[in-house]
Formats: sequence, structure tokens, C-alpha cells
Amino acid sequence: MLKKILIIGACGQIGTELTQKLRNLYGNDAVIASDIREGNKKLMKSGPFELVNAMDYDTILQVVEQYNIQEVYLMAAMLSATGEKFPEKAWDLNMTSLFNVLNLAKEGKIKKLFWPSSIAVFGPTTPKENTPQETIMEPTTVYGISKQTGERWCEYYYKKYDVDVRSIRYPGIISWKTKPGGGTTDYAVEIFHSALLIGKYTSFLSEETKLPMMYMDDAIAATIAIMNAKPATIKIRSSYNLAAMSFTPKEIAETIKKIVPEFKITYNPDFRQQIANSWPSSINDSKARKHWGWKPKYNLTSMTETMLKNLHAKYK
Ligand code: AKB
Repeated sequence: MLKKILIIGACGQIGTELTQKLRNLYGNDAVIASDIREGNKKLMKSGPFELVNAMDYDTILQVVEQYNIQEVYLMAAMLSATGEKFPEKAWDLNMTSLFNVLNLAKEGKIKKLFWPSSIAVFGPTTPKENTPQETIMEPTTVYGISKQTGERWCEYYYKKYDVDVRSIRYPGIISWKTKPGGGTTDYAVEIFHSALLIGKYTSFLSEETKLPMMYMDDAIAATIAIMNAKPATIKIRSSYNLAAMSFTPKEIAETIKKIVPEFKITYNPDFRQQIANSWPSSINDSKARKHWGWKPKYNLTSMTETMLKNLHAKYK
């Protein structure tokens, strides 16, 4: 029997591309896209779409039963910057949605679950460079606290109830198809749009703020790889460190300038600077590489070239 997959939060930055990739792999009808509101028209037309509030257990259960779903990817979340504006809402959404899908799995309604964690689980007391898989974790954002708590619950459900949950700590994800929203790493996407549209960009992070980042294709490949790995190879049931590249606003601007020579960057740090300061600069992902064969394809140069080429074609 063909497996059926449900994506919750399919219209977001990662959800949109993940849905498309899974539909290419398993067929359009095998992947049910869902979100709290309608989004990308192409995505909605290419296969089944359902309106689902990630906080509403009954609706999720109804969709799971209607389509006979075996795997769920929970991509709905409130990210770091928006979370600081609405702390209780962020906690509520991030935790309730996770419990909904963990409980679905515990009750045997689904077989496997993907839930993204983030580099936001780390805090100012974490070693900043080459941050290890297991280390001090004292996050200072609501988003980070919800992700760290979520990781503990994932491991708990795995150990206590044998729930097959798999997770990755995403760095900042860079993509050209759908814009991110509400994150601290969003500058690294905005900068490309501004470079092509107006030839300049004002960064909300200072020029020397180095953060871990990844191109979307690598993030999608990792997500599908961890979900398809044999259960015994997934030795960490909280969440895996994952890395591809790290750079500062100054470094990405210089890389863009090689292709768009007239591009100019200025800096005007806002409240997001403090969030970025609390996060690692680079991540050690040796366990993901060893356990389930993770290896990124894109670095700063190839990512920049790909972003500019695709956005140039889009804006032409
Ligand atoms: C954010 O900036 O909040 C996210 C993340 C690193 O999880 N992109």
C-alpha cells in the first residue's frame, strides 16, 4: 500500500518546498497539504489541500482518518522574532501543535512523525563555535524554550510510548520560492530580494554577526533523509544538530557583490540582534553525518549563485 503523508503548515517557507518535493517522490495524491489558511496557488492545485489549525486535535484526527495518513510533518510554528512579540501565543502554538501530533502517534493513529527543532535551543552559555550535539542549553527566547522543551517531549514519547519521532535542529534556511516570516535569520533571504530589486539592503543584524545557515534544497534533503532512515540509525530522538555554512551579513554582502557589483549594504541592528547574539556561530553536526549519512551540497558561494539566478528569472 502507498504511504500517505500529511504536512501541517504546508504554506510556509519550508512546508511549500517540502510538499512539492514529497509529491514529486510519492505522487500528488499521496501528500496532503494543510495549513490554517490558503497559500501558494500552485501547491494547492497540485494535490489535496485541507484547512487545518495545528492547535485543533479533532480536525487533525479527522484528516488523518479521512486520508488514512501514516506520516505527519509538523511544519507550523511561531519563529523567534515574532515569538518575542507574542510570548504566550508562541508557547501555546508551538507546544499544543507538538502534543497534538505526539498524541496521535501515541494512540497509534500515525506511524511516524517529523518535527523541526532549531539552533534556537542554544543560548548565551552554549559554546559558540562548533557547538556540540550535547552541550549547555539555556535558550533566552520563547521560541528557543519551546523548541528545547519540545525536544525533551519527543525523546520522552519515544522512550515511554515508542513513538517514532524524528527531528533536526534547523539553522537559518535560505530559499527563493517562499519568503520566511518572523525569524531572526530572515535577513539572509531579504538581502537577495533587495539586491536585485533596489541594489541595496539595510541589515537588521550587525556586520559581524555570524550565524549557521543552510540552502533550502539541503534542508529538504536532510528532512526526507532522516524520515527515510532505518529506525535503528536514528540514535538521537530529541533532535539532531545539522550544519552547512556559517556567515556574517558582511560576508554574504561581499559574495552578492561579486555578481551584483553595484550592491550596497548598511547596518541598523534592532531587537533581533540580541536574539542572534545568543545563538551559536557554527554547529558540529558529526552525529547526523555518522548516524544517517547527512552531507550538505551548498556552501555560501553556490547558494548565492543559485539564489540570484532563480530570483533574477522570477523578477525578469
Ligand atoms: C528563526 O530565525 O527564528 C528561525 C530559526 C533559526 O529557527 N529561522
